[in-house]
Amino acid sequence: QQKRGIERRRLPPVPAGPGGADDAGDYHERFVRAYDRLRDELLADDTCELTDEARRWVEQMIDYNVPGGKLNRGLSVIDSYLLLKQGSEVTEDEFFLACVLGWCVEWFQACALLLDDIMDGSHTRRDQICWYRRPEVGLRGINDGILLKCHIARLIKRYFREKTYYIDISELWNEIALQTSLGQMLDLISTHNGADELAKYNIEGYRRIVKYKTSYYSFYLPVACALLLSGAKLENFSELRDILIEMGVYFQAQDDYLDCFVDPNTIGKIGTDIEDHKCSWLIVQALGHANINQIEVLLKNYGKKDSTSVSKVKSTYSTLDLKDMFSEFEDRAYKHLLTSIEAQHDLAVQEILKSFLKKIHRRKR
Ligand code: GPP
Ligand code: MG
Ligand code: MG
Ligand code: MG
Repeated sequence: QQKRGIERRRLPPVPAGPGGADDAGDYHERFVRAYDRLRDELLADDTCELTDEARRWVEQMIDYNVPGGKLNRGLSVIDSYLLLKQGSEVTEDEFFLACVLGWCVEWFQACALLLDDIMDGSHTRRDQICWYRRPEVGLRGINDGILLKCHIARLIKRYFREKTYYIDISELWNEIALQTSLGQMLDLISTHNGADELAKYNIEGYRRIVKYKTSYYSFYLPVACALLLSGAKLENFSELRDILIEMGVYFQAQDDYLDCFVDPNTIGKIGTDIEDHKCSWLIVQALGHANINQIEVLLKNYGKKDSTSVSKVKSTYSTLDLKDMFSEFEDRAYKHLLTSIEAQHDLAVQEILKSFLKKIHRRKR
């Protein structure tokens, strides 16, 4: 379907599975099917007297930005919910509510990525040009990001306002949005002052940035949604939260690695961390292991847009064997996480965590 030059996003194919009622392939398809319904309900929302043109804009904007990812975060809500409900029946309505929260997480991700691409000056995302780089969008995209964020509150109000946990779930979303924005701010202000700032990069600062900008919304949020949906209280799950946060740090270190070393066609986006002077896992390790001459090369070339400077940084990374260092870090992170997971008494909690770990360990995209 072609609409004013924007092709409707195709949702990822449903993975093959034996096809039982609780089979992963089966609920993936049911999750994907919920998308059209939620988008259409948001478009029919009468909060504002939208013109046909405006409604088309919102529809195209949602289709362009929301459904085209791996859907890992959204599907994790369903995964976790089914594990928490093990042994008891999940009705059609309950399953749909899990899909609503899963799509809310995907809506949040779409909003974060749309705005992050503007802030990072990125070029492509999910194998297509970034939304704000489309000629008809530009900085109008900022409002689209805000709109995507507002959609989440609409969906939660529509489906959860009568639930006993409505305040808990609203507060959860507010808090995680705040933490993510603060994390993004830490990421952005760390790029000030060029060389002065670079000298301050260290692993503690790195962990602080990524815990807030990535871990809370990508790892804790999906599980916290599933917990509330299953009737649990979040304060009883602080160890689960801490392990998820740790997994998010590992995940963001992978993102930083992929940004520099993997073909853009594989990850669907062109890396910009070196040009943007980001406090990435790679630069933190490089600064910790470089000799005086190598530090000088890094200080001179990091955060510069030209390809010669970027190449000099990358070749210093190679000399320092950062690929091997990262591979060792992955092994250590995996073993450490597995030990923490196996120390959990609750078997459903163990299963939730193992399913996350399996999805991300040694990921290539
Ligand atoms: C990932 O950083 C973090 C985010 C996408 C959170 C953004 C939060 C906002 C409040 C806008 P990244 O820049 O490394 O991600 P990517 O590599 O995907 O651009
Ligand atoms: Mg960023
Ligand atoms: Mg970015
Ligand atoms: Mg990145």
